[in-house]
Amino acid sequence: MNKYLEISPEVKKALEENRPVVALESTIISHGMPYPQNVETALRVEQTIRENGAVPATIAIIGGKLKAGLSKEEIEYLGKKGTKVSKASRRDLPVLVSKGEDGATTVATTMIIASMAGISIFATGGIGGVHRGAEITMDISADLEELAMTPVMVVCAGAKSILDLGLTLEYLETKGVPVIGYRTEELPAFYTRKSGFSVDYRLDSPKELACAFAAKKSMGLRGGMLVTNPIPEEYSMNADVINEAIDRAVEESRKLGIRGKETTPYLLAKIKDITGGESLDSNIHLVLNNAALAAKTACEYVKLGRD
Ligand code: PSU
Ligand code: MN
Repeated sequence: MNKYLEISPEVKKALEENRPVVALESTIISHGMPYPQNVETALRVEQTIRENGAVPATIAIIGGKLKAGLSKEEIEYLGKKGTKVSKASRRDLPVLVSKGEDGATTVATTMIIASMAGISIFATGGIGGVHRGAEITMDISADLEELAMTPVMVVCAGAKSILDLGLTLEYLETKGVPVIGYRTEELPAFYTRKSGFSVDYRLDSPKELACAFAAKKSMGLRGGMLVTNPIPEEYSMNADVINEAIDRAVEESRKLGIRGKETTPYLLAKIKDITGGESLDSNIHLVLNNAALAAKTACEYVKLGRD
């Protein structure tokens, strides 16, 4: 086993006993939400996973160690330190680890560490994708490449329209990543249940999700699967309000020349400012909703036996 990986005793025991485990990312804690809501949410998400029968494994890099399973104190530490913790995607791992630094893991890096630890199911809010204007900027999240390579199911609430959703779907198709709608034919757009784009397949139960992923793995097809789970109706936002906020945020980031890894956190924070916190509330509820679905799916997945 690689010397940088540290699996918490609880997660390790669950994996050894073939009990369900769900991975969680930490960029959403340090960069995706303000303190203290980030810490409160991270702990509530872990609680939701437990209530649905699985063990949570929040993933981060602490002191150069790839951690699968954090203590409350470690979550509090990452949340308080906020954006002072490096946002760590695949390319950031070698230097952060060799220097013994901290890193908040994106979807891509969380998938990598989950896979090293033997965790197959991962819940988050939204993934990175092809940004609007990528035909000029070439800003395409490493999350998409990771979905193409690494065998982890990612449960999210679709993609925000800070991204070009059509191009994101095209990219995933090219890379052979199945995009599943949970009880929907339409790709959810994070804050809203509809985007105008279709998913590849609709599946209607955690068992169906688990079976599809197990089939992919047993065929030896590399890469993950993207499950898109619409935000519950009562927390979804008005499409016009959120789309206007997103347009303004994108325009502002262009004016300021925001680039590279700063783009996504900048847009998320700006949208929150413009909508006066309503988007944060939606964001919290959709993550909890995804955590519950991922936990139920992990319960079904372990029943299918390990591969
Ligand atoms: N989208 C969200 N919330 C988030 C992120 C994306 O709605 O918190 C974070 C995730 O950690 C994701 C990362 O993996 O941003 C993508 O960043 P980039 O676009 O720089 O790859
Ligand atoms: Mn990018």
